[in-house]
Amino acid sequence: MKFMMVCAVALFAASPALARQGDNAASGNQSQGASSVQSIVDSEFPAYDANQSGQLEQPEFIKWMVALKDQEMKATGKALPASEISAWASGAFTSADADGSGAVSKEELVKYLTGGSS
Ligand SMILES: [Ca+2]
Repeated sequence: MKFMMVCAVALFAASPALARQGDNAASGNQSQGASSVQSIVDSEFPAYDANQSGQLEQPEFIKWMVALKDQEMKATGKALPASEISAWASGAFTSADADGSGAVSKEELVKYLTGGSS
């Protein structure tokens, strides 16, 4: 759960314009955050779906999560060892791949980042 929050925060840090958009729509309910994550995922997904399969295979997903973690570390000034980041990223892949298909769809990623499924 904590990691999901961290991811969402890192996403906002990576996309300040989208974060502001979310603020404008502030209504105090959860769908606000979810729709911001959705738009960020929509705009970033193609960049990380290197083979354009429409799904993020593990290396693609890990690349994205490492980039997010990188943003987070820059934002917080806390550095983590590379081994810890890659262990976290592969755990994140397993969690995000809710149906165990071996790839993370856009829907699964949004759910994972917003904590919409376990
Ligand atoms: Ca892919």
